[in-house]
Formats: sequence, structure tokens, C-alpha cells
Amino acid sequence: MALDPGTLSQLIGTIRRFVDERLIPAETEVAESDAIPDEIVAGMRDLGLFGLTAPEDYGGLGLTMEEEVLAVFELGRAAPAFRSMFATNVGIGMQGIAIDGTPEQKAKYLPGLASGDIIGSFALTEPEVGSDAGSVRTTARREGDAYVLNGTKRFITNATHASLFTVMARTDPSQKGAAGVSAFAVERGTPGLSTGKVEKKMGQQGAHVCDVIFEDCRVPASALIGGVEGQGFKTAMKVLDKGRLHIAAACVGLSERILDDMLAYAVGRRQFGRPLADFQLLQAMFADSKADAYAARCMVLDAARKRDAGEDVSVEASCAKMFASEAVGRIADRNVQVHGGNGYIREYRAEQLYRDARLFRIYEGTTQIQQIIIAKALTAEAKARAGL
Ligand code: COS
Repeated sequence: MALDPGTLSQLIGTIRRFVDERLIPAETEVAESDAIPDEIVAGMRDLGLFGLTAPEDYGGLGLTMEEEVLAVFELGRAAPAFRSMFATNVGIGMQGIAIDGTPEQKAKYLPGLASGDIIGSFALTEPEVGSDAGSVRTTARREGDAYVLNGTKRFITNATHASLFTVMARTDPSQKGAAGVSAFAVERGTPGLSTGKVEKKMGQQGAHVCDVIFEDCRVPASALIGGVEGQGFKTAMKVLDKGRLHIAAACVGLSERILDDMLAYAVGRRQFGRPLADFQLLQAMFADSKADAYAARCMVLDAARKRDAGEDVSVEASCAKMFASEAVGRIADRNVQVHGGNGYIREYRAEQLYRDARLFRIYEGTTQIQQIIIAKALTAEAKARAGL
């Protein structure tokens, strides 16, 4: 249910202060230690960030998509590793159960996910299955009242801290594509489930990814999300439609933050006897960055409102994710350029945010996958109009 305008603006104001006073000042420490301090995680819990989107009946704030993106515009202003800490609970690690789970699964897991006592993680990608998500090789073999999982999942965000995994596995080996895939809620501690070493990444230090390995991992049949086999790929796609809007909103927040940094540096730094901000060649970069960030903000809000109105927004979510992630890449690159030599030096945060932003064009579907989703829908509509 939508919050009343006063409560919403209070929430957004509180988040903005948390970002400015707690998260941004801790960015260097988090990047260097590759860990988010416990007191910051506790602050996230206190603010209800883990439960932003969990339904109210289960202890969450139950934000609408529009409210969620407004919150994420603010949260996205801090280095992206902070958002990753609670974002799997808000999005991909929780939504499979929230959207398609049985009443029992919702009652069992959503309250813990909403409070942050359970960290949820989304296990779709595999060593040989990235963009081609329908080709999942991890298997789930039915044995009596259980399923036995075997396979490896890769680049799984928060897997090291997670206590619950939404796992896509093939229940029907005779179906090679999406139709043979099912989704499972698998708890850490289940014998046969282990996690691999934490990967060293280009950026976003403080956010962790690693493999999740299943070796004859036996889960009860009740772990099958929704209780119906063959629906797992669709569950994953529904989760990603929402997740892509969330990511696009995070890109907007980071774009706006980087533009602020760019301008602050340009007004303070002098060359040829004048502030950098007075030079027209740099002013073009400010203007292009503002237009990029503003366009991305408008797209995300429009798509979010359409989703709240019950429309299918697969195409809009892909447009927003593609545009906003490419835009933040351009803006982060211009910021390094405006900073000149200092842009290449660790002490100035331009280079960190440039590396951090790079991932947005890859995860939750690469730019090329978004192009395919958009173009497939457009050509199908055109063919239908032409009676083909
Ligand atoms: N919502 C609900 N159902 C959807 C859907 C959506 N957004 N998108 C597809 N489906 C359904 C289709 O309708 C189809 O159902 P039917 O078989 O009943 O007709 C089924 O799912 C298969 O769809 P499709 O044929 O489009 O699947 P493809 O194998 O061609 O894959 C892409 C489509 C490439 C778009 C998909 O694999 C994808 O998104 N890949 C990227 C994965 C990704 O983002 N990975 C990042 C890691 S996760 S953080």
C-alpha cells in the first residue's frame, strides 16, 4: 500500500541523512577493508532497509515500485557496495518467494528477510550459464518427498553471508530450455551446500560474490517455490523485471552523486587563473551528464508508475536498466576526465566510482540482453500488426 506523502518524504529524508552522514564518509574505509562495519549494517537494519519491499503483513514496509525507486535514488548516491548489503533482501533474494511462494513459504521466510535476520541470495548464474539463463545445468532430482540438488552457481552476491538461497535448478532433464527449470528455497546449513572463495573484483569492494556448490544436497519437496515444477525460469524473469528497475534507480542515484562531485571539484580547482568550471569544454560534460541523469530518472519513474498500475513493464524495465547503466558509465568516465591526473589517483574517489559503476552494465542482464529483450518485443508487435 502506498505511504501517505508525509511519511514518504520523512522516509526519504531519513535515508538521505543516513547516506550523507554514515555511508559516504565510510566509503574509503569500506573500499580498503573490503568489509562493511557491523555498526553500519545494524543502522541499515534499524532503518528498515532490509524490508523496504517485503509485504507489510510480513513485517516489511511494502513500498510500491515508485516508492522503492525514490528510496533507491537516495541510497544509490553512496558507493554501490552499501546497497548490495540489503539489496538482495529487497530484490532478487526475496522477490521469488514474495511473488511466487506458497503461503507457507512466505510465512516461514518473509519476516526474517524483512528484518534482515535472514540474508537472502539469488542463485541463477552458473559457470557455463550466464546470459543464457534458460540453460541452467544444476539439477534437482525428485526422490520421494525430497529433491536432490547437484551443480555450481557462480558470482552469487551475498552468498558468504546468506542464510537462504533462491536456487534455479532443472527438474526436467528432458526439457533443455526454460520450461524444465524450477526454483527452490534452500537454507544454509543443508548438508551438501557449500560456498566457494570470495572473488577479487574490479570494484564494489565490501560487496562479496562467490560460488555456491550443491553436492547431493537434499531439500524437502516443500522447498519448491510455489509448489509447481517448471515455473522457475518465469519466477526468475519476474524477479529480474523488478530488479532491473531497482538497479536502474541505483544508477540514477550514483549518476547524480558523481555529477555533484564533478561540479564540486570543477568549481574548486583552478587552472589558467580560472576555476575549471568556467571552461566551456568541461561545461559540455556537465550539461551532457545532467541530461543523462535526468533522462534516466524520468525513465525509471515512468516505468515504476506503470508497474504499480499493473502494466507489464518488461520492455520499460530493460530500457531503463540499459539507459541508466550506460549513462552512469559515461558520467563516471567524464568525472575522471574532469579530475585530470587526480582522477587516476585513489585518494580522489573518481576512480573508485568509475570502477564501481562498471558492473551496472553487466549484472541483472547485460546491456546486450536488454537490447535483445526490447527488440524481441518490438519485432513481435510489428509482426502482429502486419498480420505475420
Ligand atoms: N516475466 C514472465 N515470464 C517471462 C518473462 C518475464 N519477464 N520473460 C520471459 N518469460 C517467459 C516467456 O513468456 C516464456 O514462457 P512460455 O515458454 O510459456 O512462452 C519463457 O519465460 C521463456 O522465455 P524466452 O523464450 O524469452 O527465454 P529465453 O531462453 O529466450 O531467454 C532472456 C530470454 C535472454 C531474456 C533471458 O534468458 C535473460 O533475461 N537472460 C539474462 C539473465 C540475467 O539477467 N542474468 C543476470 C544474473 S541474475 S542477477
